[in-house]
Amino acid sequence: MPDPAGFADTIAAVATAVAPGEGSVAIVRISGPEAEPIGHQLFVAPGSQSWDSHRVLYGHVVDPASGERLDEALLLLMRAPRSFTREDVVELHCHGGLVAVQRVLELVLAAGARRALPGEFSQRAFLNGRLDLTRAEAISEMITARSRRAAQLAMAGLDGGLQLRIGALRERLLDQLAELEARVDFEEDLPPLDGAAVTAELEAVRLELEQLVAEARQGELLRRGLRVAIVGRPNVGKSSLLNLLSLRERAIVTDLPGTTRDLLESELVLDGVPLTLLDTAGIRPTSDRVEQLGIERSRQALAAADAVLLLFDLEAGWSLEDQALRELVPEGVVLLVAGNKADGAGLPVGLVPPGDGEPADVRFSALTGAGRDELVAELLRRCGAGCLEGVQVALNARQRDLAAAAALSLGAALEAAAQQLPWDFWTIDLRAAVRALGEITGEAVSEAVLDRVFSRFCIGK
Ligand SMILES: Nc1nc2c(ncn2[C@@H]2O[C@H](COP(=O)(O)OP(=O)(O)OP(=O)(O)O)[C@@H](O)[C@H]2O)c(=O)[nH]1
Ligand SMILES: [Mg+2]
Repeated sequence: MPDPAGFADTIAAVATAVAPGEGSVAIVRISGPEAEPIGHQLFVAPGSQSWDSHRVLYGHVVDPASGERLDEALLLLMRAPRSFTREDVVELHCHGGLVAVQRVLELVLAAGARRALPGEFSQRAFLNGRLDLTRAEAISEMITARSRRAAQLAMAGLDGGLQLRIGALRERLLDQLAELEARVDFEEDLPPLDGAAVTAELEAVRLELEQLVAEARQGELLRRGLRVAIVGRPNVGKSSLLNLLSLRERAIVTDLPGTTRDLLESELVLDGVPLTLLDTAGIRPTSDRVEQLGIERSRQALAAADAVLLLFDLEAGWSLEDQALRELVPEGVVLLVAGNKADGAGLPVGLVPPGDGEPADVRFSALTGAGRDELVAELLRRCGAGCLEGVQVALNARQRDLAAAAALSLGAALEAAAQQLPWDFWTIDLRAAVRALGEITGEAVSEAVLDRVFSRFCIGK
């Protein structure tokens, strides 16, 4: 871990959510050598309250120039190194509301602090050795988690689960590297190397990395959520399904074909997985200009979705038009064909066993809600959400790319071993793998990478 970086300047930002701009409490956070002096300048604490670390003071934020009281507030002083950034930190807990808290922040800036960049508090925490990079990234993931499971995974990262797992793999590689490098330099003085044991160990680590890369997709699913487009001919009940799943009258439903003209999005969480559900205009040939534009959007949504729910009307039966729509779904996009209006057609709801020639994978009724649970379960299963429960830690995209690169380097090292090349050929690839894993945990990471990682954070964190 690096030594405390000793930043000369003091940064400040609103640490609580600023949109939609209402909340009972808003926090202005100040970190750096000037944090406490700025607090003294702007905060008036009545009586004999003493400025002790980790104590809360009651008082007012006062503009020193005019004497105007800006807000009634609490001040929390956390002296270095017992703070998030390991610097002196002052937090002003003000009343919520956009305007008041911005005025307090302006005052803090006028008193000598600089506006913090996104993620700059966390970056300082990292550079001062307060957290490793995986924990810092987990903070950002906790903040942006859209579902209970995503928050649980972020918490596992915060607890150091990922750091431990990657750190342990890196250690194992370092052990092998040490053995090999010793042979490069002192071949004659050492007992002969057990090449089979080395390659077995490298292969074991490579497999674990590949497992982590595979699980990253699940983590990504939980973090980012799935985009699911409901597509079908007009009047098959797409908007009715959106409403059923969103538990509210999100979309207009009528018995007129061509009711929905535009894309409608609904954010929801199904079985712990966040989804963006898209209701689309029913696709059919039409001369109506507005409808044509809507249909164009439906086609785009269909092409850009992670999964397509293709709906058809069981009362009307599967048609050539439905077949044509099915053929529009691109390769690689998860597809679930769902027959709606099972109530009207007098058909049983639920999963249709595969291989019996039915076009529907699942039958349901958006009107009564029958078959809804089976539809949701099957959709999530096809999206790979079924194995989510087993995922303990999840790499984000940056970490996944590095783990994949490490696995690739190990593959190359094993290749060199198989060809019985000299030790130094192996060590080049092995060292590359160690470096990639070090970039995940932050042991070996460049400033440019750090800037990129932390700039994705929100301001005030
Ligand atoms: N009997 C029955 N009727 C349904 C069911 N689902 C939807 N409907 C009816 O079908 C009609 C069309 O429903 P919508 O949800 O508007 O269909 P849509 O696919 O969004 O249609 P467009 O927006 O025109 O493409 C409405 O009259 C609904 O009440 C169902 O499960 N059973
Ligand atoms: Mg509709």
